[in-house]
Amino acid sequence: MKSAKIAREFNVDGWLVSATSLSQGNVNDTYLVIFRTVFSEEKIVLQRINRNVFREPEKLMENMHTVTTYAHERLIAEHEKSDRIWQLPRVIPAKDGRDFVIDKDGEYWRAITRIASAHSYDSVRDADHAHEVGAVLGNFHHIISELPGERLYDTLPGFHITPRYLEQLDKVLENPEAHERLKSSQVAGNIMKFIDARRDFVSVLEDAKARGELSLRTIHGDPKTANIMIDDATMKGTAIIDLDTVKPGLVHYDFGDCLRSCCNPAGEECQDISKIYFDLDLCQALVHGYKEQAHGFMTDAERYYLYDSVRLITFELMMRFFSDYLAGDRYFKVRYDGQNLLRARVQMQLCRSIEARESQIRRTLAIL
Ligand code: GN1
Ligand code: MG
Repeated sequence: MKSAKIAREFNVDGWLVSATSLSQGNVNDTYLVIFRTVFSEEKIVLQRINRNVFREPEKLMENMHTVTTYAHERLIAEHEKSDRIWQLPRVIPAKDGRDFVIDKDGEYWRAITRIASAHSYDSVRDADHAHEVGAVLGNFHHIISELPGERLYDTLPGFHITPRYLEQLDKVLENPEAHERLKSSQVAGNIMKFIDARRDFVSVLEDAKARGELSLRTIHGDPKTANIMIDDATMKGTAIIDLDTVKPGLVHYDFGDCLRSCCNPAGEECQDISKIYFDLDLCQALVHGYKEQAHGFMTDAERYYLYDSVRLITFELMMRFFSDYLAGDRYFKVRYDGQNLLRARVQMQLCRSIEARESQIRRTLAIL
């Protein structure tokens, strides 16, 4: 098996026992690899980087190296003051010393340590879980808040620049096949109407950035519930994983995405649209957990746009799934036809629910 052969090229002690594909993730291919020695066992995560999405894998790995090295030092320095050991995966070097292995097809592979005795969940379980999701993101932001964004490459230009996704959607629709997909589905037509009614809203964060009200920080880029590791023993948050999209960006992209994901208890892949709503109790729990760990690094201007960020990132993900459906599923991996349309529909419903609860959400966010 290719993954096992590649795994042996990384610097891990022991005999390779298995390399099992994990179905998680919409972009990269992920494997759990087990190595054993006479005395112990090491489980690592092996990933093939999706080059269709990440065009410059070497820069991506350099970012990951910079961020983890920086964050590990800070986590160790701060651990005496903390109520727990916070963790973050480490990049495992290849035997040749590089942070990746290139296979004979030119595909890039990387290995990272696995957070042991902990799990992540595709959707949130209860308010305590939401609190921990917020705590993990808050701690991550606190730890990296002084890492200058300029030390990182922008590995995904345009990522979370919402107006660009609207432009892309309009461009996709110039293709007759995409246009046909739009015309042949009532659901697609409804999503398009929903988008058309909100065209002015897409630039809310970019405009604030252009006016100098918001500036770039180092962000995680994908702090969804499924990327938050919860300690099996204590049920407390312990780490954030999936460091692919750590790069300069607005803190709002993270904050909005985390709430979008965590406050939808039915999850992103739910097939029953009537179950999709934005849960205010989960929101409150998440915001409290975040506040406890973030140590108030945000400016007033940043706080001012937090509600918009929740609505916008939900709207943006809806557009991203929808464009991809219309374009013929070129970006997000799908397991069945129409999966991206369903995902877009879930986010549309969530966005509606966020809009309907605007005043309550704003009240909750005011504690930050
Ligand atoms: C993708 O591959 P995964 O599941 O970590 C996507 C995120 C979306 C997320 C939605 C690089 O993340 O932006 O929010 O799906 N990552 C990229 O589940 O596009
Ligand atoms: Mg990701």
